[in-house]
Amino acid sequence: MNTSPASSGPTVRDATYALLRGLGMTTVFGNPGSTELSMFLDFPRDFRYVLGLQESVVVGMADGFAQATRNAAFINLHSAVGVGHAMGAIFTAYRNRTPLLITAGQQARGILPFDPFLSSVRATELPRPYVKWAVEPARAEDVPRAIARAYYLAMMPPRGPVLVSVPADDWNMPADWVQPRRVSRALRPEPALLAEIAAALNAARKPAFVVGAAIDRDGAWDATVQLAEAHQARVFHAPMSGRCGFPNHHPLFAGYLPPMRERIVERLTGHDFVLVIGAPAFTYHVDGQGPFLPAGTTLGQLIDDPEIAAWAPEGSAVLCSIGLGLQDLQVLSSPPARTPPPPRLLPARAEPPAPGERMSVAYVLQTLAEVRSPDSIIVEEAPSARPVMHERLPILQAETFHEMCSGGLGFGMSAAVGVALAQPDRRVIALIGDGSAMYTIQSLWNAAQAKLPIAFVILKNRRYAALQDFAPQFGFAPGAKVEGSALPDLDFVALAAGHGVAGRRIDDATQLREALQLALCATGPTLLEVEVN
Ligand SMILES: Cc1ncc(C[n+]2csc(CCOP(=O)(O)OP(=O)(O)O)c2C)c(N)n1
Ligand SMILES: [Mg+2]
Repeated sequence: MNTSPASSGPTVRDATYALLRGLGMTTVFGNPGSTELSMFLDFPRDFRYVLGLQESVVVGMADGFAQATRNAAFINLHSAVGVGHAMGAIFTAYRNRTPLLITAGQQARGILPFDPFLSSVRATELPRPYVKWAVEPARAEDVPRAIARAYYLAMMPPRGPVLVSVPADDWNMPADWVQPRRVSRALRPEPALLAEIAAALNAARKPAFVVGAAIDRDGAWDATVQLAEAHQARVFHAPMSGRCGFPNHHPLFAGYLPPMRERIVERLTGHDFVLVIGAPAFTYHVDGQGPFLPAGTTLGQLIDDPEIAAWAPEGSAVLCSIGLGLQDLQVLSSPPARTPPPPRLLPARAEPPAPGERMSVAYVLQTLAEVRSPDSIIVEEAPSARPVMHERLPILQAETFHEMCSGGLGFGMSAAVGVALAQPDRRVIALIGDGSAMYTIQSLWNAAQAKLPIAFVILKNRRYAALQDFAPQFGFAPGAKVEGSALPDLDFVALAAGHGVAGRRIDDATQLREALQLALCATGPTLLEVEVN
């Protein structure tokens, strides 16, 4: 392969690195192969390469990193097979609305007609429909411009992943420099429709808000609190949200909505107007019956995603960036005097287990809530523990909570690493189920290599509890065997050691508090395998 540039001007590689530098993307997440190697010739010294040991880990780390830096993350994958391994994590990033600029290797242009080893025959079709744009540029010299276009598209609302397929010999070809441009990243709401929603909110007797992930993604946490306080609105959290949109200890907070139609209607009953901010209305997990809203309730929605605005079964939807939408709504807001809603009932304290019994998840999370600092960042993937977490582990500050919006396991372990890489001064707590941990367990190696201050707390119940809990809904008799849901003989302390992370097994409730405290002040990563019932 020819590795010398055809002229003395910049190569595709030079122009690409200069562009990435200008766009603030000097971290490359990847797993390389021969079709990508020439990209890394003379790798610039101000860039860092973060190697993921499997592509799900690569994309998951980049997802967490992009969310925590509020910029697109740059990824390089190995042609078809690397993109294939990454596909579940790309789907999750698409659902999370995370901007990811993915480049994928491709065979050299000269041999593409001969279906060569490692080529990706339909490189731009493979990641669809879970990328906003995919391209294999017509000429080598078009690659830097395609990367620029991909970046701006990824960063435009609704944000998401994009993919550029780059033939191996393109990197050494001549190209022009591409200067970064100022391209809009936010949407202002349509004034007339927003005014209708403001009028309905002002006129409401008992308004409620339903808040979602887009609030936190858009830095609109304070604006939401202000508007809720001004209107004395009860604030529910939307179901299945990847980020947290409201302080969980606020007196107006009314808890998390379940992803079930009837239960949502039940919870919203008594509110004549519901304002949904930065969330779908609504995310369901199981089929439901009956109305979508309580009788007599009307709904307004601020959302940055045209798809979500379009499919909502009820109400008026304003397409806008959440920060700008709330800003404009604030101007139109003239709340009448309203009595504050009654505070939410909190659960009784969880008790430690009787001797010889395993700890409850409630007890573990309650203890974690007591010992963690409010600015520590929780990354959660522990499906059956989630409702318990909503009650026992309140999220207190903006940008301190992540889970995936997709339902695809494998995000948590790797995203925790990405968040920690982006915010090395913060403590990250990865709260992960024993089943979920195994989808991207290699993330432990990244945490160890980069000495990241992550406390991995593995909730070990030796099973896929969420599936067992769900089974009765699908006709299983209570307690009936659910095939493929038992997880015997996994040893997370050994797995941690095998990846270079210090681990400890906690099966005695009296050791839990001290073990958590130690993990939360360790200089590097630690793993606690906590035996729960
Ligand atoms: C990639 C992927 N495969 C399978 C599933 C189905 N699934 C949903 S919850 C779950 C169990 C998770 O187990 P664990 O992390 O141990 O949490 P627990 O249910 O025990 O709380 C599975 C397998 C999924 N959501 N994503
Ligand atoms: Mg489990």
